[in-house]
Amino acid sequence: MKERTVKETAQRLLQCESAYILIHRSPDGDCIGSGYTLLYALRSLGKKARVLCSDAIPERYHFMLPEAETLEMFYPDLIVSVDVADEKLLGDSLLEEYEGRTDLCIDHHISNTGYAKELCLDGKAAAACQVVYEILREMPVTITKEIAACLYTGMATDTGCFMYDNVGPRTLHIIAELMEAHPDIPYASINRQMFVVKSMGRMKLDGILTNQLERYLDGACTLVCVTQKLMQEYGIDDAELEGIAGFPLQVEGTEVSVVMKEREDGAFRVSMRSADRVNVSAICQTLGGGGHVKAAGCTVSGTAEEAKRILLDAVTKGMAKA
Ligand SMILES: [Mn+2]
Repeated sequence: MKERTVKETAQRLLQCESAYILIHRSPDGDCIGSGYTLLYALRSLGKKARVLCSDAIPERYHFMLPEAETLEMFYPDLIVSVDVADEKLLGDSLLEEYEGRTDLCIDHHISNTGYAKELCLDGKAAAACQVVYEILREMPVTITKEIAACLYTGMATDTGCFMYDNVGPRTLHIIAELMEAHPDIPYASINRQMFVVKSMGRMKLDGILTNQLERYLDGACTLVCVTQKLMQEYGIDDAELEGIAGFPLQVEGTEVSVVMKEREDGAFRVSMRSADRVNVSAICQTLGGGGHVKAAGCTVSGTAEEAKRILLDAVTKGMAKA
């Protein structure tokens, strides 16, 4: 793996004729935003591009997609992943085809495993969209309205609507530039769709989960488990669970929040969030996962009780280091 600067990455993209853009499973605003930004940018330069994802893009992100998408097949001379910290996160169907084949990765996760041949990584960037924006500035690409909407959405979603401390002056300068160039994008309405609106089923599930919050380590760790049974009962799919990771962190005194989501195969997909000092990326790495210092994830198997014990053990050790 070779590390590449923003300039070198721009050159690499300018050299290609066609690209497949890979984004992570359970796609979020940032990987969709950065993936489609790249697609629009490459197409504006006369190149062929497609975004590929193992999972369907949830409805609420469809405004970022091209209006009429042609599914013309081509053999790409570049395979680029965006916002994908670990090859495993491509998900099963993309892995089947592209394992070990990523030429270039554009990312902002400090835990990036270096699976791509070339890596453009800015661990301080708030979002992959922020890195992609810097790359576009080194290319003869106009920030069109559709690109600006994608970049804004990715940066808003990865920062909890500009609330987390990954937001720096550069993030806000870029947002200001996007807003100046495109005052007609409905920014407030995007925020509302991303952060406020939820399905009735999810709203009711939140009520149930509120009553099921478990507190450990003198209240420093708050945990909740979302079972398949609960999801079926409230008619909720994975996409509707977005944002749930921060839910237990609302409880006063919580340093680390843990959300366990039961997968269909019985294993638990775990999201950890840190309020302040604890490095949850380090904790999740001890369990084979990773992410950001204050937002990370991993997968744990076993019964719910076994998984809980494993998680609480790892959190206890991680908190001792904080
Ligand atoms: Mn991201």
